[in-house]
Amino acid sequence: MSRELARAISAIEDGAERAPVDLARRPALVAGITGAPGAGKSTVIDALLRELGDARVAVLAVDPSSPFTGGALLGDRVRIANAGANVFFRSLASRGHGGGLAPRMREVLSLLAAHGFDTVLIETVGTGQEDVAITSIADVTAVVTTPAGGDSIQAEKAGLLEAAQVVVLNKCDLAGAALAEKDLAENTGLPVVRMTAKDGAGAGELLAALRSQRIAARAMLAGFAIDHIGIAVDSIDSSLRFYRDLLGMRMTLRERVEHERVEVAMLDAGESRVELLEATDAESTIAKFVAKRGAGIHHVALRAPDFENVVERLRAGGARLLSEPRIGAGGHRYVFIHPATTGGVLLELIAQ
Ligand SMILES: Nc1nc2c(ncn2[C@@H]2O[C@H](COP(=O)(O)OP(=O)(O)O)[C@@H](O)[C@H]2O)c(=O)[nH]1
Ligand SMILES: [Mg+2]
Repeated sequence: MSRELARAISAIEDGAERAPVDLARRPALVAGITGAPGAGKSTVIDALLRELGDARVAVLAVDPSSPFTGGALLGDRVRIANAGANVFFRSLASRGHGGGLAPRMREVLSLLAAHGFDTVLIETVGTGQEDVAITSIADVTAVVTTPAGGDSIQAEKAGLLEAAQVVVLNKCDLAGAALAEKDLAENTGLPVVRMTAKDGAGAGELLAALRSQRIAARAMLAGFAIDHIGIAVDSIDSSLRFYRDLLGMRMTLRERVEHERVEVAMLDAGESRVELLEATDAESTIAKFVAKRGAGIHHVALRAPDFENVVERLRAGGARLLSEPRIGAGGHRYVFIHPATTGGVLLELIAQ
């Protein structure tokens, strides 16, 4: 299975023809581990793996110095001591492929989630432009520094601290740890986790900090976003000839949603998507919609922060929900709101 996963990731890296990936899927925790070479990132990850025990964890390493996978990372792989069969390793080249690392990484994360990897740790040196973009893909980023050689100041210079929500002060077995901790806490205002990663010390605290900072980061992003625009079509196959073949959009998902009596095709549109909907039988709401109004825009879907509370608020406020929240494509909860409430648009709300 992991070989199949590795092949699918290679296809993403190479921009090759591949099976569609549902981009709405995401692992529960995506943590970036960044910092200068030698600070102990790989060792910190090793300690986290021990702490995570049997959980399915994927470790992605971004190596800016090598356009090829493998190479410089081999040493890391050999050293990583705590990896069992539940851990998947992969290095990703940050250069040498067209299209940028960030969009590819988004696909890789969806793929990992689909394969049951709920925790993803991304090791990156964090200095290249592509590399920095990784921190925007992670839910939370920890920068690893050490008490030695003014490392913490260097990290600050490299702008690493700006992209981080957690600071790891590693190698606390070395002299100067207490002073460096005080210095970092004062200068960054971020939580500082003391570690001696080579002995596994502090891994539990780091995991807790990553989890709580991730939740804080998500809460800050408490904005709505357009998840997709749903278009009712007579035939997905013939519509794909326009959207996919002629226009050049990429299809990321195609599936039947039995309880809605539709077949769905999702086309990637950057941060949002276009959803083509075809009725699978005459009783489908899509069939009725097309019969009455012809093919065309059927609904607009908003991704809602704090979905459950928003739904409660809508209920209390008298909004006309078309059903209880249901589970849709990609495992997300969703609910439709009647156009009578929304100003004439069928509105779908989706949990983030
Ligand atoms: N003294 C000490 N050395 C450590 C500690 N953690 C890692 N190291 C050493 O620091 C070096 C670099 O570690 P590595 O994890 O490869 O750093 P990376 O380049 O940031 O991934 C290795 O020789 C490690 O054994 C620690 O807690 N204390
Ligand atoms: Mg390393």
